[in-house]
Amino acid sequence: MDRNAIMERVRAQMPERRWAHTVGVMETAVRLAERYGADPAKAELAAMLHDVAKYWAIEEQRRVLIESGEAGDLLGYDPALWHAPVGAYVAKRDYGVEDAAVLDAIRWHTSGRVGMTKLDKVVCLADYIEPGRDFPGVDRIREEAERSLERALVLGFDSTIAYLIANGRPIYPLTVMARNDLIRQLDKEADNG
Ligand code: DGI
Ligand code: FE
Ligand code: FE
Repeated sequence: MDRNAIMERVRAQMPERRWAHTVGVMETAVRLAERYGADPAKAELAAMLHDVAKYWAIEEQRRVLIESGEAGDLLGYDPALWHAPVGAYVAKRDYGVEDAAVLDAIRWHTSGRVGMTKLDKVVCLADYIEPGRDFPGVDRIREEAERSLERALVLGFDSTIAYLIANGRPIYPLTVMARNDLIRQLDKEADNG
C-alpha cells in the first residue's frame, strides 16, 4: 500500500480527533527523527499506524493479541496498553508493513521497553508532545525534547507513572524498566562525557 492509501484507511479506523492526533504525531516524529538521527520516513510510517487499533473493541483487541502470540503478560494489565502490540500486528497483516524497526516502534509506543531504539524513542516521545496534547507538564517535556531525547522521554514516562499512582492504578512493570533503562543510558553518557 502506498502512503496515501494507508493514511485513508487508518483515518477510517478512528474518530476525527484521533486522526488529528495521528497527524500531529507524524509531523512531530519526523521533526524529532531529523533532530536526533532516526530515519524520518520510518518515523512517519510508524506514527501513521501507531494508534490504528486504539478504537477497536477491547474483545477484538484481546482476540488479536492472543492470535498474534504476543500477549505475554499484557492480558493481566490495563487494556489501554493492548492497542500498541495489536497495532504492530495489524500494520503487518493488513497494511503490508514488513520493516521490523517500524513494527517495533509501533509495538512499544505505549509501554516502552528496555533497549529502546532511536526510532522507538522518537515515536514514543512524539506521542507525548504532538501539538494537540494537553496534560500537566507537557510544556516542560516539549522544552526538554529540544535538548535531550532520553531526558524528555523520562519525563513522559514520569507523567504517566505519576498519573497511574495518583489514580491508584497498577503500573505495567516494563514501563518502569524502560524508564530505568533510559536513566542508566543518561548516567553512562554523563560518566563518559
Ligand atoms: O494511545 P495514546 O492515547 O495516544 O497514548 P498511549 O499509547 O501512550 O496510551 C497511554 C494510555 O495507556 C494512557 O491512558 C495510560 C495507559 N496506561 C495504563 N497503564 C500504563 C499505561 N501507559 C504506560 N506507558 N504504562 C502503563 O503501565
Ligand atoms: Fe497509543
Ligand atoms: Fe497516540
